[in-house]
Amino acid sequence: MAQATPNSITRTQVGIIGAGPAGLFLAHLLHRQGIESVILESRSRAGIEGTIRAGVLEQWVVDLMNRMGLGGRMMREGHFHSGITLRFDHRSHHIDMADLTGGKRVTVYAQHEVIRDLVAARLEEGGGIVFGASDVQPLDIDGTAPRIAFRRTPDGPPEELRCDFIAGCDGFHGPSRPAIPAALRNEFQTVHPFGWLGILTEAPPSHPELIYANHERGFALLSTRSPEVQRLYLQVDPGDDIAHWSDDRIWSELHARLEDRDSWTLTEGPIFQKGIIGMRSFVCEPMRHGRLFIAGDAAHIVPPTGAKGLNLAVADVLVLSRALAAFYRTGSTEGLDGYSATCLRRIWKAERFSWYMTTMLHRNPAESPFEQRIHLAELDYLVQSRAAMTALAENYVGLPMD
Ligand code: FAS
Ligand code: PHB
Repeated sequence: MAQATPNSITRTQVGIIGAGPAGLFLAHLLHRQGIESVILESRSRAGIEGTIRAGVLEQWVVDLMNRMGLGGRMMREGHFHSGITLRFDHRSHHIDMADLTGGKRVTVYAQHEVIRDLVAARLEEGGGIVFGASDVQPLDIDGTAPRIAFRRTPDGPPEELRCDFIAGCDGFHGPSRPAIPAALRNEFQTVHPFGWLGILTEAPPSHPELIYANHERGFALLSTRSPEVQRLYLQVDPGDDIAHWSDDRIWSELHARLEDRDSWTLTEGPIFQKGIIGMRSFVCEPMRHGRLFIAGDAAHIVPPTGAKGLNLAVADVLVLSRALAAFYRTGSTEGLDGYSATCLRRIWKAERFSWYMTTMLHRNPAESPFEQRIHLAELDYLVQSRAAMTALAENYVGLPMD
């Protein structure tokens, strides 16, 4: 095992940039195939373990974590729902995903908890992660001996990690995607005229499953994190300032958008985290240039309405780990050469589903009353058609991973 301790690394088989879901799952998948890797992460351990993001895991991701022996805490502390609730025209409709998909469920287990579990297991296995790495830059990706330049601290000496392959798992704003020559990149993007104001609140759950609400005042989503902490989202103007949103204003808007005709009520609590995020749909083709392979948010972004981002990142690196294992086992480059096309087939389906959920459930101020009625008719058809509900359910719980 050539890999040295983190404070003197020079060579590995796969250099991984970024310790988000993509980078960490890849490191674990490669380790289980006897392939060495080192992760270079620009933030601290506390930084990545404290980032509030995703919450929903597809069934195959849950099964994969359990097969890898990484699912213990998830199975103890995660929430397993048989479906979701759609709410519009002040009426609620349960979409029974388990019934519609032959038993697949919706698992709510926060992304930062997944990160905590994967980092702990990685360090326990003696796997290399350099936290706080700066000036990270992939180099010589066109040849057969790529390198990653980095500094261990902002003013530390320049170092480099020599490797056979580089996995760019550094998110949307990382250095990997721009390392693919612009002339060779095809980027598809649409920026949605919506933002999400997300909160974390100390309160008991108000509902046994997620509620997605289409309301004339805008979209709202009720999710959860634990029996004591709930996660909720409100559609807001993406350019709005969080300072304009007092806790009282947030609660009165959530009550208005989530309440239905029955006696259901939303339980409030102290809000201890709130923030606004914008929304885009983005895909970069190809996802490989020479010995550099990009994965996850480095290659694609989906609006969170379909709960696909984290799950797509894991799907990419599962494909990449299989391709790398085949290369090291047999020398075959077939999987590596097919990596981009294989991932993009799943990515575009997830882009379509996320776009469908986002346009159907949000109120677009630029749309005509006619268009808004079409979305309501779409919802009305959806909750009355088993075929339509099945289509939504199979996409939501996760299309089969080949
Ligand atoms: P990440 O962005 O998670 O990780 C990239 C890592 O690279 C980071 O740790 C970063 O610090 C590091 N990095 C960046 N630049 C670097 C550099 N120069 N050098 C070294 N390291 C560098 N997805 C879902 O599936 N379900 C949901 O419910 C959901 N909800 C969401 C809610 C919100 C509010 C947001 C913002 C996103 C949500 N997503 C959801 C999407 C989200 O989870 C992402 O898709 C997921 O984090 C992607 O994982 P990675 O590709 O690993 O990228
Ligand atoms: C979340 O729990 O954070 C969450 C759930 C479902 C989504 C997006 C986010 O669609």
